[in-house]
Amino acid sequence: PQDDVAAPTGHEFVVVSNRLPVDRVTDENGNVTWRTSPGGLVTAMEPVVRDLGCVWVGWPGSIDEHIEPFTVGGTELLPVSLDATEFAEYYEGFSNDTIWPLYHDVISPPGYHREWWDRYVSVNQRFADAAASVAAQGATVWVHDYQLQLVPGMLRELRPDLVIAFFLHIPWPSHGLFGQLPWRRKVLQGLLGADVIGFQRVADAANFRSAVRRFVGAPSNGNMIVLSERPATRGRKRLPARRVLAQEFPISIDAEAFAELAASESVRLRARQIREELGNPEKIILGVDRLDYTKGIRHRLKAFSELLRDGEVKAGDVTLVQVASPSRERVEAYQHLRDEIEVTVGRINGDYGTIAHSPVVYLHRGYPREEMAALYLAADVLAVTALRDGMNLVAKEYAACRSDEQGVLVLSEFAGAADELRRALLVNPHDIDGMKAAFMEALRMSETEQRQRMRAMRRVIFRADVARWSEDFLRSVEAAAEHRRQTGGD
Ligand code: ADQ
Repeated sequence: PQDDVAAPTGHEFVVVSNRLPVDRVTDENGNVTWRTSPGGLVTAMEPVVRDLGCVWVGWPGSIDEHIEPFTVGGTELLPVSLDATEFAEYYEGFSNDTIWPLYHDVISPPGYHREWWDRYVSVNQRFADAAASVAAQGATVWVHDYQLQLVPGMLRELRPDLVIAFFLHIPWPSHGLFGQLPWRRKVLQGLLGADVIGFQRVADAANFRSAVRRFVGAPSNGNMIVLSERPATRGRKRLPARRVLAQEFPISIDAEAFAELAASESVRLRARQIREELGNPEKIILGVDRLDYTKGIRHRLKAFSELLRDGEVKAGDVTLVQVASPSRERVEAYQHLRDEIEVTVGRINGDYGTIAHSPVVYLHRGYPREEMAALYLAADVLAVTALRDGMNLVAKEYAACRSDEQGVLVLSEFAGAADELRRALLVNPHDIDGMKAAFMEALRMSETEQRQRMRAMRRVIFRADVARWSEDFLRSVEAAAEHRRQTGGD
């Protein structure tokens, strides 16, 4: 339900992310409403939003359209508009074709274009202005992800009274790679506008602190970066000495909600149906990813096709179900990837399939949560073989759904989840032989061993769920705010 409201002002808690957490739905009469998108971030924010109320600043997803502020389910939304050039240069360009590949260890070569950078700066400024306009005196502003790295610094210039937090959902590369970025100092200074910067892994936070040491010259003491005073210059205010916490806060999922969904009769029935529709293979290996070159789908297919070639697995006995949701389809690297994967799937099925059985079932689409849960239940093995991944929530969702304590997770050591899910079969996706061996071990694993491993992983995920993640993060933000009050900012 959507109520019309005036532009929100004076909020104690402001969230800023590239995309607003809602999707527009138009019914058959042409009436427009907005529906909360069921992402993890929205769930994570729920308790906070309930307690503090919140205004969310973000792009509504349409181009060249001005939308007035509105409310959905108690959250006030402040849309930031983008025109076609901004979408192409700030979003598809700098965010998804410069920062994304660079931060994922240059799996695909990043493009460095000055026009893209200029647009990134101007769009970040628009987000910062919007957030500054709705935040109450001394409010907390939580900025999300790689599209908005300059917002904390811009906000601090506009509103030194604010408590500013930032969370990066993707990895932070080693300083050697990060150093390629022509605007590396500006990006670091943008981020350092925050009081707290959260990362997925210990290594990401350490890489960030080392980039700050090297390119900004600011030392750190443990997780705390120490910034000295910036004296006033013409046009720029004095900024007092401050400290910035740069630490890992591994994101998680609403484990209970996934477990409940997976326990429902309809999902369990659907899981059995899926197996039947696939012709009751002995084993099902599942892959679920956005169609992205970071996810290691090609490497996974290569390992599987070699197992078929070697006669280790046979069509009909083992089926690989690969669900790949469409992603960034106008970016060239993604178009190439899609072609490559679809050719490879065609070749594997052509070489090793029979009239009755295709060894790979490839589905290029998104599914509702219920279907995802059913797929997780139907899968004997979940293959997460990312070459680089901030966390990877799919791995956690799989374990959360398996209250039967069966199923094997094959997990890349380059996914953030590998830090927590130590009882998965950890693999290096570049090592095709190693991955083949892990698949065979997974396919042959006894029920007892599956149970031991799955139980351990579920314990981790239910203890460290998404509510715990946002609590931990916001507790650190509150501590930073308290420190600032006590020291008067210095
Ligand atoms: P993503 O790269 O999108 O997220 P991931 O963490 O796996 O990767 O999250 C994907 C989400 O989309 C999951 O909730 C999954 O269930 C869902 N999904 C994927 N394919 C789907 C499909 N075909 N149909 C329906 N749903 C599908 C980024 C970072 C990650 C980090 C998250 C959160 O790249 O490393 O874990 O943010 O911080």
